[in-house]
Amino acid sequence: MRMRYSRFSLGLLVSSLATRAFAFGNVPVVFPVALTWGKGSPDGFERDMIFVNGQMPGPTLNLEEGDDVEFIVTNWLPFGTTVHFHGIEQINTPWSDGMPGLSQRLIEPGATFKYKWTATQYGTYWYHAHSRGQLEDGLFGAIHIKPKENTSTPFSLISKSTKDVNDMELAAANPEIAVMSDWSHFTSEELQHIAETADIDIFCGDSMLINGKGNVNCPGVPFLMSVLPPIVLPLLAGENLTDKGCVPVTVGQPPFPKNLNAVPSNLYEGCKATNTGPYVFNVDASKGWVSLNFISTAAIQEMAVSIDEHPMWVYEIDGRFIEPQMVDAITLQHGSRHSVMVELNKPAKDYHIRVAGTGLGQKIYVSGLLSYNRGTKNSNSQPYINYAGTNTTADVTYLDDTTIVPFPPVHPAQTADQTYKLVMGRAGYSWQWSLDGTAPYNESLEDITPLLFDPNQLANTNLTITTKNDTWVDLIYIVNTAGGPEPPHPIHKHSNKAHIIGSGQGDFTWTNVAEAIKDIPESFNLDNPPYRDMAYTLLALADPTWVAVRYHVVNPGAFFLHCHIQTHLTGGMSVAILDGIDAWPKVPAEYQQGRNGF
Ligand SMILES: *[C@@H]1O[C@H](CO)[C@@H](O)[C@H](O)[C@H]1NC(C)=O
Ligand SMILES: *[C@@H]1O[C@H](CO)[C@@H](O)[C@H](O)[C@H]1NC(C)=O
Ligand SMILES: *[C@@H]1O[C@H](CO)[C@@H](O)[C@H](O)[C@H]1NC(C)=O
Ligand SMILES: *[C@@H]1O[C@H](CO)[C@@H](O)[C@H](O)[C@H]1NC(C)=O
Ligand SMILES: *[C@@H]1O[C@H](CO)[C@@H](O)[C@H](O)[C@H]1NC(C)=O
Ligand SMILES: *[C@@H]1O[C@H](CO)[C@@H](O)[C@H](O)[C@H]1NC(C)=O
Ligand SMILES: [Cu+2]
Repeated sequence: MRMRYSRFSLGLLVSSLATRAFAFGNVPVVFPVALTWGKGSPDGFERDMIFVNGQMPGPTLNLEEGDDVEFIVTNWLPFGTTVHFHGIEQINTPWSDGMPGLSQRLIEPGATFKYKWTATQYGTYWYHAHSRGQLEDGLFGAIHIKPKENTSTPFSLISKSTKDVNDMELAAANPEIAVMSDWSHFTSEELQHIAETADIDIFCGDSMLINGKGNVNCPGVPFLMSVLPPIVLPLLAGENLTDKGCVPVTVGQPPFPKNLNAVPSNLYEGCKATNTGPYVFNVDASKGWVSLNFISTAAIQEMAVSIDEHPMWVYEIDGRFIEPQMVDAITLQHGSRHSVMVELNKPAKDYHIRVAGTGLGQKIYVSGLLSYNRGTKNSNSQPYINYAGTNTTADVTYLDDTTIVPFPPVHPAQTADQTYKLVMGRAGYSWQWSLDGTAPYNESLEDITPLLFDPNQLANTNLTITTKNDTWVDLIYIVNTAGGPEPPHPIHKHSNKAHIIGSGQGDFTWTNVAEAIKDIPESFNLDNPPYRDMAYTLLALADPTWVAVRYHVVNPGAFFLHCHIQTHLTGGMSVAILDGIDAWPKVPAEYQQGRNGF
């Protein structure tokens, strides 16, 4: 018998609040979690925010594949909430998925809720609030699940040396978790109120954080304009970026009615620099390699991430190994997890980890440090990317996520049983969005009797996708540019992963993938395509674009499908998937309640 205990940690710190309960056999790993609301200043500016067991990010859940988990939330917040476990399949536990109105009722202030699930897969995941915009207030933390013994790893594709492979195995088993966030000085409630009263799409933040630490940078407008990527110029319509690096609210909004008087002047400008120190990853070069497991909790910013003078072997994406690719920079999009193996073979000193917002609406930046033990505290390192995330020399390489190859291979079915075309875009106002093309998924639908308890609660059936168990489903995400240029939308599917089987420019005019393949076979990969819990639509400046994903319905339950840009999610860019409705389980009595005791 293996001795087990709850494994809460944050990097090298062991959370003082972790309960170490000893257990044997199939007894679950227990994480007691207290949510509180209070003052914090992660970037040197104080605001009201959420803490998980007194910290932000919340403690990391360290697990082993196969573990049964009990995550027991006590809600001391002044509002209802839920917690979702991003990328966790919830096989046979759809009531623990944490989506209000789909899988549970809100956990009311003062109440306790026990999430129970099994860690059915290895990899890097995260947990976060899934009510309203609460993710933006700081309710998130990492999940790391060690693979079962004898799981084949891709490290021998990086080096033939047994020592290297052993070092990499050890590094992967004890990773440096890097939770990458963007941060605003406004609470999520304030942001939503501004969006709705001014009728604007808010894309301007204040800082970015690495493991909850960052600072406000104000490099000045001339500098910001000097690093501006050419693609942003037309959006500026002759204006300068604001001192926060944002496209001004007066020019950056699509052509819908708006009331700019309701925009507080300090939302888009009024940058006040802080100089909180950088987050430091202390590494021991004698170990040969380090694994940095990046998790994006971003609400708005897509990020370019690079470590000065250190190429990165990307070896795991969204909790699954890939054939490793060596690059100098990655693009970390909302919700994604990219784990990279880095060889510690450079002179012992400090190297910048550069994180640059690459969204069209704002140029924002933070840096952390990779600090070699016994090194000089000198961080005069050579960058691969600049403040805007652009390459500094012609030979800098970026990971192209569409080229990733799962390791070992995983094949989709060659045909699908059912196809859903989702024409996504804005819905009447700059801040309002639709994933199905007809209506926004109204936030107030969080308050209905959860669909898992009664699938007929949703009056507008356009907002549901209904599937049968053990069938293959194609979802075609078509980006509609009728409301103006569209950024890439990071679409997240709850429960199991999907194969990203194709993409293209222009409208998807075919009825299904089988028809499209006859005309454009080169746009599809039905062999071993990327396999992820995220899919990123393509930037659509003028014409539509499309992405096709295929998934196997294996886990009956009500699961959300939504854009992971927080403003798009709160603006309604989602639908409910009623997966395997012919085989839905009976919801246990303890989960039927509004608040389940334990
Ligand atoms: C792992 O592989 C070793 C060597 O092949 C074997 O002895 C061991 O039983 C395996 N462990 C598991 C859990 O399968
Ligand atoms: C933009 O900033 C530059 C100086 O950095 C200034 O000369 C120019 O007038 C500004 N343009 C506008 C439209 O404000
Ligand atoms: C960045 O890369 C592109 C494409 O390789 C190249 O054309 C450009 O010159 C590079 N930028 C710099 C500053 O070297
Ligand atoms: C969402 O629903 C609420 C409550 O029914 C309603 O007051 C509000 O107008 C709706 N919002 C939109 C954008 O339809
Ligand atoms: C559902 O979609 C159909 C087809 O696009 C549309 O005609 C209908 O009005 C939609 N229903 C609602 C309630 O939006
Ligand atoms: C749903 O289908 C999957 C895949 O065939 C199967 O493993 C699972 O047992 C089915 N679930 C139910 C409740 O029938
Ligand atoms: Cu979106």
